[in-house]
Amino acid sequence: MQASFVISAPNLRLCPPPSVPEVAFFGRSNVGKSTLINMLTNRKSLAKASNIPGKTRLINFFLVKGSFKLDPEKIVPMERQIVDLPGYGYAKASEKEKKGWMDMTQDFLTKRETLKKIFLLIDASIPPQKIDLEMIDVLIDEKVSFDLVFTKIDKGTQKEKSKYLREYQSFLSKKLWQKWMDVKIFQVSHKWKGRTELLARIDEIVNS
Ligand SMILES: Nc1nc2c(ncn2[C@@H]2O[C@H](COP(=O)(O)OP(=O)(O)O)[C@@H](O)[C@H]2O)c(=O)[nH]1
Ligand SMILES: [Mg+2]
Repeated sequence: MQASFVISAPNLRLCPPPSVPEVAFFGRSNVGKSTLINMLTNRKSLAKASNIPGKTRLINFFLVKGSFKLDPEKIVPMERQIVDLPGYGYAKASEKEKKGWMDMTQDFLTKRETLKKIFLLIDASIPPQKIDLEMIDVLIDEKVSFDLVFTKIDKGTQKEKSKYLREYQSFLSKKLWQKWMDVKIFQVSHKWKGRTELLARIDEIVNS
């Protein structure tokens, strides 16, 4: 597998021409998006994992070539793109700025032809946040195909994490009732926990 940065785009119109199957990572600012992209691609700083929340305000494209080598028998497309979307919920931004990013992101999520799946990242170590539940609502309402990825599962107690996860599952099952949407759930940490499962899922998605 070879991963490289392609381009940062400020809006859908300026994104690269849709040609390669794509999966996008989305979530609250500081949830661990950049860290996850670096982990999946096995590159230390492909997506800049920054401690300064809210820094990523552009749609960042990474091209991943070659096999993940999960199943050598399986034919995988030689190229797919990983998209790092602007994080939401950055407290210091103005309402106008927040709306601008959200409109731009929603445009991308609903209109990008090559986009096959959104991975919505959720911090597993804190109680369900209103803004994350609202985002799940938006994705369901807009019929955007998504999976949930719980990050930072190395943090917090098992009891708390299980409780938060159950809360999300119950929220989802109420919302998804009769919607024909299949939402898978993954759990990851920066120490490579959950990496194989997520790579397998990406392979499955870009092949379908
Ligand atoms: N304990 C722990 N910290 C993490 C994990 N993933 C990310 N972080 C930390 O969370 C902060 C935000 O991560 P980053 O990837 O920049 O988040 P982004 O804003 O969503 O791109 C950084 O300080 C990371 O080191 C994880 O799995 N476990
Ligand atoms: Mg980031």
